[in-house]
Amino acid sequence: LPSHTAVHFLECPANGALEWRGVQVESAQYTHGMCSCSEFTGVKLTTIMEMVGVKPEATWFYAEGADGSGLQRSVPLPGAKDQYGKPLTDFDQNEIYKDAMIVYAQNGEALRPENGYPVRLVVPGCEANMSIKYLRRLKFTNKPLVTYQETRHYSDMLKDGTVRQFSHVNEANSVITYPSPDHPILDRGYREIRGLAWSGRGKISYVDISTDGGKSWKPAKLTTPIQSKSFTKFTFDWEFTGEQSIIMSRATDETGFVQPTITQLVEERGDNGIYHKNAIQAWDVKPNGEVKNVRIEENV
Ligand SMILES: Nc1nc2c(c(=O)[nH]1)N[C@H]1C(S)=C(S)[C@@H](COP(=O)(O)O)O[C@H]1N2
Ligand SMILES: [Mo]
Repeated sequence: LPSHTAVHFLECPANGALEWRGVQVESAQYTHGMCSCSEFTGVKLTTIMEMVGVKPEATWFYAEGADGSGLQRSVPLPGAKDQYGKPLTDFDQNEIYKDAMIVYAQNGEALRPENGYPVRLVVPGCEANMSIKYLRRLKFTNKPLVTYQETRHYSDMLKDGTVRQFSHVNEANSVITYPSPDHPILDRGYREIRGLAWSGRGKISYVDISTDGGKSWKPAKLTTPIQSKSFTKFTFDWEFTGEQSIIMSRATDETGFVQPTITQLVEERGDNGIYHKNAIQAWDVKPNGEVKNVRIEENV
């Protein structure tokens, strides 16, 4: 079958889960590490849909893994509604399937056992739980199949105690990887702030950096190529004078979506959440170059 190759991030919906109610861990690896970016090769889902002649009434597809967890998820196609017939609130749900692929190679080699050998589904831009490894079945349906993994897990508890069942797309997110608790500053002088930004809606348009706890923002430089639904590296020239400084990064994607502050996110979603936490991260750089994880709350 014709092959397709693309670079995409995969972010677990539980990335950041520990910190909805406050700081828990002193490491970017633990606050943002459930995320990666690879070159994937496989066959586009649309190629297979054409081959098998999927009927136009299909508004969802269902994918199932062959491992012990037997992971099962429903993925929306154009016109998808939830099981009660309500439209989804997801960003551009009609587009999600277009980039989906059945993958057999990652970074130029066969998929490794841990990553789903022999084949996995990859749904770019969507919570990585939908990218089902050890893929053994696809079914085309006209409703979500309301599987265990899309009800018991990966749904979002809202402020009023109700649950939003589907939040498929990973909204814009970013993190400063240097300096960070994992990589403190060893001496004064010129220091390049570095990090990663990504969005499940498409390309990153810009990243702004604050070195004063969010009072003022300046644009970072983006490293090319800037690819859709992919990690984008950013850098920012900075001088560490030995003064305490709270550094933050804020990503904006090509749809104009701006990464929220933790206050904005909690305003919208409450703090009962586990999944889909994409708030701006703040690192407190101490005069000795040590870096601490801090939470900046604003008055609303
Ligand atoms: N079959 C199967 N697929 C799976 C899982 C699983 O347990 N079984 N875990 C999912 C979750 S929660 C995530 S975050 C991604 C992780 O993919 P990676 O290990 O390639 O980064 O795979 C997803 N696909
Ligand atoms: Mo995950």
